[in-house]
Amino acid sequence: MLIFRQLCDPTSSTYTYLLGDRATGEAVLIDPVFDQSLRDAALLDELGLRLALAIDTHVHADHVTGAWLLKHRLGCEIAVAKAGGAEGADRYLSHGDSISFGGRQLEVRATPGHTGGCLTFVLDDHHVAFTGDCLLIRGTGRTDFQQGDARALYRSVHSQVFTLPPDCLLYPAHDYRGLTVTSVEEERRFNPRLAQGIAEEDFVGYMRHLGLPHPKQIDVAVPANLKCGRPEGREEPTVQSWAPLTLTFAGIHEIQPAALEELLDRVQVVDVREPDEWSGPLGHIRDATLVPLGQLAERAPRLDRERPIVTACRSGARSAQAVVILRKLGFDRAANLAGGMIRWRASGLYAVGGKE
Ligand SMILES: N[C@@H](CCC(=O)N[C@@H](CS)C(=O)NCC(=O)O)C(=O)O
Ligand SMILES: [Fe+2]
Repeated sequence: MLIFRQLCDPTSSTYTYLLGDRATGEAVLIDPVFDQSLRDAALLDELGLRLALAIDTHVHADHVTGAWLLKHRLGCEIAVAKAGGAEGADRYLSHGDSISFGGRQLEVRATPGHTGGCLTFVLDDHHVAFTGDCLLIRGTGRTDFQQGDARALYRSVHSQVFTLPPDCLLYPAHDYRGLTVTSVEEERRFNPRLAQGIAEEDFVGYMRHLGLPHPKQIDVAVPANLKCGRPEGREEPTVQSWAPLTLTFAGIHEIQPAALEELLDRVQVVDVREPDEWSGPLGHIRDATLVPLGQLAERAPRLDRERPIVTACRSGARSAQAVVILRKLGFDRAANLAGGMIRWRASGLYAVGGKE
């Protein structure tokens, strides 16, 4: 079974694609974004996937790739186009190459034009393709920088994308209106720059007059991406380090019961259950403070700002919302007790008033 996820970086309107093979747990990410590496790592973890490869469709001009960070945090390899000129990759891809993950393959097609090294990746069944900035939904990548070449782009689309089956779904690297997917047939009929009947000359004229401002990040992004996103002083996204925390795909910092038990003297535990639960059979953690969730916003100013907060409840759900509320109120160091008092007790940890 194929696992497929389309992820968005709202800042640059970039789509990152996760493809995983359920049988082997092996996955690839296409066009990961530097600033989203924690999100991507959390999703891989929650889906039980091991990242084998981070792949870029091209040397991006508008965001820094997450490839280097993912390699150094998760141990994956990096694959980029040979023609893109980036250094530091483990695999250099050319037209006709094949990328395997588990039992599945992506076919590599060279589709230059937006940049000289643009690649399109076609899934083995030819029903899904990732077009990077070659073909966008009812648009194309621009051709006015990074070896851009409108004629090459026109030919790439016609020879490498429009030759796929009409119902092949196309997933681009960007969409600036929030559109997510298109198909070969749709683009052949309705793409305003490339639909049937539009000649190469028409396309070249269209592209010459796009008149787009350069991407805001271009001066930072291109040099970084030519090194596969190596940070070189750029601040790396990190999970908070005041405790052994994990960041969930939902965006919540979490701590496991055994780790909290070790830290009880250094953090304040805020139990957001109702009073009857606090004195009920699950008991409560020693030195915890009871602040029912409904009163948290009002009573938060009385919490100690110097000590990190761990929130707790019965199952870990209400306390996750408590973390969100505390963050909004400026408590930067707040994490959720994963699994709540149920997991705390199941881990054999002591609870005041807890029934055996
Ligand atoms: N406003 C965006 C512009 C991004 C941009 O120029 N994107 C390139 C892809 S890297 C493109 O081809 N855009 C096509 C379009 O906007 O129609 C930014 O500053 O990042
Ligand atoms: Fe691009």
